[in-house]
Amino acid sequence: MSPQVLIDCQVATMIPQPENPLGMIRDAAIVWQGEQLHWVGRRCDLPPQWTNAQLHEAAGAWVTPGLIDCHTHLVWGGSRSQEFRLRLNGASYEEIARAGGGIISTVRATRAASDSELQEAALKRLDSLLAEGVTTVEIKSGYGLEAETEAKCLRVARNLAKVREVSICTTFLGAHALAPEFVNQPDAYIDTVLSMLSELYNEGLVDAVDVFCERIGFSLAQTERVFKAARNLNLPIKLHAEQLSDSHGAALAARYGALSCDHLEWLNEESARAMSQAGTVAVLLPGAYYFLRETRVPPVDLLRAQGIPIALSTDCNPGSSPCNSLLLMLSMGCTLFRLTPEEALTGVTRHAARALGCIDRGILQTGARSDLALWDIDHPSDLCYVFGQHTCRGTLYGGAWRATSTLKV
Ligand code: DI6
Ligand code: FE
Repeated sequence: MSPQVLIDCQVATMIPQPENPLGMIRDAAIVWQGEQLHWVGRRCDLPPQWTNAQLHEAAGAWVTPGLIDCHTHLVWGGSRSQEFRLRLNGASYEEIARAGGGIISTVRATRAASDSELQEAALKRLDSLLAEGVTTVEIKSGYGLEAETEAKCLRVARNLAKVREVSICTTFLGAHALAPEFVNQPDAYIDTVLSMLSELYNEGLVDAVDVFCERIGFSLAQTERVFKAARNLNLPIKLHAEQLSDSHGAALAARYGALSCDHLEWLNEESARAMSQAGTVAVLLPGAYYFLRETRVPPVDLLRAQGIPIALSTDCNPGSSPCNSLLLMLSMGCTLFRLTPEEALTGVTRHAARALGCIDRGILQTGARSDLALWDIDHPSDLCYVFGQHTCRGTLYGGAWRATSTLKV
């Protein structure tokens, strides 16, 4: 594959510099060969060895790293629109879950769905993300709660990367809710989770492990059992933590060196300190906050004071965030959580990469993956400012223009 050069573009490298937190370069050039970036800088500094490389003109587009959606539950069957109605009439998310609806109703529909039904539904969601310049997506299991369906969902997730140009990271979330076969026996269910984990790991279906640690999810002790098993397999961990209450999950996750703790509306100061020391990323999910009509915002000032990297994600799922738009999360992250546009953009690139343990993406520099998104905007912060607009002009995935989004100039 011969070297390629993109010119007539402006770049947000996402490598912060003093007075330039997005690492912006005007009138830039980007050189890549295959899946790797070879050079990023001002066009006037382009080394002569690249001046004869194959040229692509971007007609003034802004270029960012391909976006990264680092927390989704993209593969599920059925719909929860009926539950949405109940909530609009006053029922709470927790009440519905306790009455056997919520996650468990999606589990029933997901168990009943075929591989191809699941794939077809997931592809529609994925295609919306891809049209917005997303090039890496994390997908959690957790709507099977038994070995066969957990495996089915993770295989569907893996397969998405074969039928679309996208990187998929899979996370095993067997401890998402108590399986209906184990009512009043959560510890026995955790035994099953541990055996599922080793089976799915042996099948090569698991990149990371997650738990829903919450009063309607799993206790600290149960969460720790899953973390220990993950550690024995050398798998990184993540945690749904302090979404509906302060369950002290984030501090536990930090002790296990978690890649990320996600949600965090109820995070306390001590747990934040533990996250900071462990280098754990805080993944904020404004879609769930919005859709559940929560009123408690995550403690963004505390995260800043502790120097905790902040990521943003859709949490795409049928119950608390039926949303396929990462760009909308940029807007909501700023408007609802008071993130700065720079923080929000870093949250869907550099910090999202870190939340997945992917060090080769989320920034534009020599050696990084050649995943680029091109935008029809005047300034990167426009990606946070406008909402509901299609501004992605094209995407380069692993060095090739993505078929679904050829450059429109
Ligand atoms: N927290 C969430 O926001 C999602 N899972 C979780 O543990 C919601 C999943 C659902 O309601 O289907
Ligand atoms: Fe989630």
